[in-house]
Amino acid sequence: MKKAVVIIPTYNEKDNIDLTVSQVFDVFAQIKNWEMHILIVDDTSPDKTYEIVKKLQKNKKYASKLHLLINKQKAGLGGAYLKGMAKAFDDLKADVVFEFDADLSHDPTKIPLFLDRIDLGDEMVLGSRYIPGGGIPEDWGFHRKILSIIGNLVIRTILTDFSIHDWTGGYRAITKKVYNAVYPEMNLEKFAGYTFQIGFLHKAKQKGFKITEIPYKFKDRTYGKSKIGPEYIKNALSYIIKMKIKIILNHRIFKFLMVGGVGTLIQLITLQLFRAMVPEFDWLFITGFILATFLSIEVAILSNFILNNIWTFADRKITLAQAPLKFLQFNITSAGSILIQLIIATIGEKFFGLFKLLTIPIISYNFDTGTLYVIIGILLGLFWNFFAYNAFIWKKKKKK
Ligand SMILES: Nc1nc2c(ncn2[C@@H]2O[C@H](COP(=O)(O)OP(=O)(O)O)[C@@H](O)[C@H]2O)c(=O)[nH]1
Ligand SMILES: [Mg+2]
Repeated sequence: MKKAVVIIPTYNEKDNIDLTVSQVFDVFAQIKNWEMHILIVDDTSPDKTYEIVKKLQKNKKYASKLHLLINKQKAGLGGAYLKGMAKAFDDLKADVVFEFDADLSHDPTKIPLFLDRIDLGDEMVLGSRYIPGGGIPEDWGFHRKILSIIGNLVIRTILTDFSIHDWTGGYRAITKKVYNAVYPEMNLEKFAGYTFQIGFLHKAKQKGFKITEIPYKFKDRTYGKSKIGPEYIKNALSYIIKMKIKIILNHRIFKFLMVGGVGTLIQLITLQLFRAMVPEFDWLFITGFILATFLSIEVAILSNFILNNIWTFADRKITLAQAPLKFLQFNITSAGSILIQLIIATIGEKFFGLFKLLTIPIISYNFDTGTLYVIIGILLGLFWNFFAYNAFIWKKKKKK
């Protein structure tokens, strides 16, 4: 039979823990296809919560199904969960762990529903207050309601991930698979506090695990105090923003644009150099100016080719043997982009004249229809380049 361990972190929960344990065990009695345990992680609470747990452990009703882990030092909510998960999975050989509060904010009668989802193949199940059937207490102050609702909206918006409605809830079931993948990345210093909840979920999501939500109604605690403070909002927000910046910096399109920008700079600088170096001549259609322009474009193309290969498409790197042919192709696609810009400019010229088209944006900075054609040309050129790189030059290798 598979085993599930409900981890309950406690800090000064002497008035709650007794009732919580007994209510959770009542629910355990109805679960037939899972072996159910509780693990309490107490950070040596000043109110001696752990003493109560030790007494409960002597109760025959709970037999060997109630475990206690005592930390000498207060390690925050994340610290308690990380230590608790390590014990549950490694020592108690759990297949699934639950995150569960000691203050009965989480309705224990939902535990079997979490297990049903896991039985159906979900890898992480979230209790959610913000889907139909879920909710927060009516009597929460305006402040707290707004904070929780807006908080979740901000997280969803910044991470641009709307598939999850409750990022901050603390009622969850996590399979060993998810734990094995995420745990090594959860460093205790960064995730000691409540940011643990957001961080753990975000990493699980990034790794592509199957995550679902089931609704529950959050109930306010009757005894004791919430340990959540303003620190939490600051830490959580700074975590999400850092995460988002990391995601953008790692994005292929961002790298592609940076490389293109560097290429343009290189072209402008080398154009000046070549113009100074190449003597004036006029041979058929080719002048010194045209040759210098051509050389500077070629240097920029070479720079784009190399930088895109080692950075933007590092995961699809071209080998040295393929390089000559690929570089030739790269030149053709680059010519394609220049062609697109010329075509757009020609269309523009029909209406405005090429001279006006090229000089107005540069000399007068007036935004007119001519400028618009230049911008459209550049955007289409970029679009073509990115498409061609993906489709031809750095084609995704087919998995066998
Ligand atoms: N072991 C441990 N448990 C903690 C710590 N901080 C909070 N908890 C427990 O984590 C659960 C959630 O905390 P709570 O203050 O109720 O947060 P809230 O429900 O968001 O207001 C409760 O069971 C707390 O006793 C901590 O530093 N160490
Ligand atoms: Mg609580």
